[in-house]
Amino acid sequence: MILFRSKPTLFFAAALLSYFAPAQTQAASTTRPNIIVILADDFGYGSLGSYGAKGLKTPHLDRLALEGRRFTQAYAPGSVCSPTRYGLMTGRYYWRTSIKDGEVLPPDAPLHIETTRLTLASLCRSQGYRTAMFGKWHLGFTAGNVTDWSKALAPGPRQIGFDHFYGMVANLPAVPHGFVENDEVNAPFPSEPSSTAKPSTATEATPAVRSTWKVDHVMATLTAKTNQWIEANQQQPFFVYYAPNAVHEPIQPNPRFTGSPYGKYGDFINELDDSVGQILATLDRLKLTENTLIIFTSDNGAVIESRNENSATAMKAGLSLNGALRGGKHTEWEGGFREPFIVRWPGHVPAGTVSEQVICLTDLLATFAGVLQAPLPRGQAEDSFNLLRAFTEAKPGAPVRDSVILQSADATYDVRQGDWKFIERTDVPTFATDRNKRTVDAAAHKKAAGLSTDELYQLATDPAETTDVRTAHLERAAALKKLLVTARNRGFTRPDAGP
Ligand SMILES: [Ca+2]
Repeated sequence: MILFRSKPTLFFAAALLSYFAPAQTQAASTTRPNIIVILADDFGYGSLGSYGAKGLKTPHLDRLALEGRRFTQAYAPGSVCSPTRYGLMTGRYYWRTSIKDGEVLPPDAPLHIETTRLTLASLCRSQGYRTAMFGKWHLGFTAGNVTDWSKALAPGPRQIGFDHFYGMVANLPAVPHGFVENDEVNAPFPSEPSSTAKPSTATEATPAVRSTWKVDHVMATLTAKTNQWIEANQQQPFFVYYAPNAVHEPIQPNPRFTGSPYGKYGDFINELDDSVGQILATLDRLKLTENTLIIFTSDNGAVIESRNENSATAMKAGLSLNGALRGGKHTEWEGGFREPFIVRWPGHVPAGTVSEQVICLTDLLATFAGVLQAPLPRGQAEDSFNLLRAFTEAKPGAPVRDSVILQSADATYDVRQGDWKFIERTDVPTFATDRNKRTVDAAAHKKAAGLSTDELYQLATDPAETTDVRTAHLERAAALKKLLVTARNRGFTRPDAGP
């Protein structure tokens, strides 16, 4: 029934039972709830208590699961930051844009969302919501590459629907080395040349950068800013997009988080949980909990390469960052894409339940439209499906979407449909490979490894993708390949999104 858990926990068993319990009283209609989306960074499928982790302190995330519904088959559309963040905000796959290589935007990149495009924020604002974002943006600023960080960073989040922005341009070690508030860098930063030539080196941490940033205070600052804004804007419906830097490198938790059996990585997870807890406490204190739809998820799986000392230490101590899934961040395997996904909406989402619906983070835009009863225009939200039924259904119903297309950080495409996972290795679309060294290196590695045939995995019986069964299921593999090519060429997968 539940596919990916060999040792059910009490929590899990209780949740499973409650799925089949009588439905809770459902409110007659939606009531313009506040909406909060929390997108953790590089936070793996197995990194919290309700998804099987032991020895971590994630009581607040686990509270969300007990009071809401957690999904076991939720996908980020990319296995690295910018692709997923673009898909989340626009309901459209990143590879439909000008960037085909699956990789992140450099910190000085221009805004990668057209200001005319419907987004989570612009949809909410059009419905009378106040809208704000706190945390890592990573979708570019200005109309051209940023060359002067002292000038207004516009267009940016405020031109695609947010009333307020406070956060980081991209990853912490990258330029401009300070918080941006609306369209201004508001913290001291060293003048540094643009990183256009070598974007990958701009994301490497250096001791000097760490001291400039006070990296171990970033989570606390973002949490406080989020809570202050919610308190100041509680009188009308609001949408908050909170994208904390935890648990992306640099792994530098605040010193008050210490003592995890999994080292600093575990401490950082505990800090993330504490941050979520502070937001839940604000909702409780302001009596907003009942009328707030809150979603917690992550942009891609955890980094599991051994060169990453903190995650390596955590894994050595027994924490399976991505659960039993294969691979991690950047990769084409499930560990790169499958995410924890928890939704709580009292009176609408049955509490303490688990759903196996296959969903994608691109679905939030159509879901918001469903919740707000707002129309979705054609030519927008091209890959977005309304999840409202998946959130609220008392019993497992028909799939809310037929399939999900995934693209790794080296531009490998996957298709998940039902229990099947197809990985495309042949006749892959070509694109310019000079933008990103990692894409070039990965392509060379795959060629050297002889990865020259498509692959098919049966996730129901082989969740860790150990055995390629394509040759035993050639027709199914061919059908999934056709599905992928059609979706890629057609420009949309949401049926009503076409011209
Ligand atoms: Ca990430």
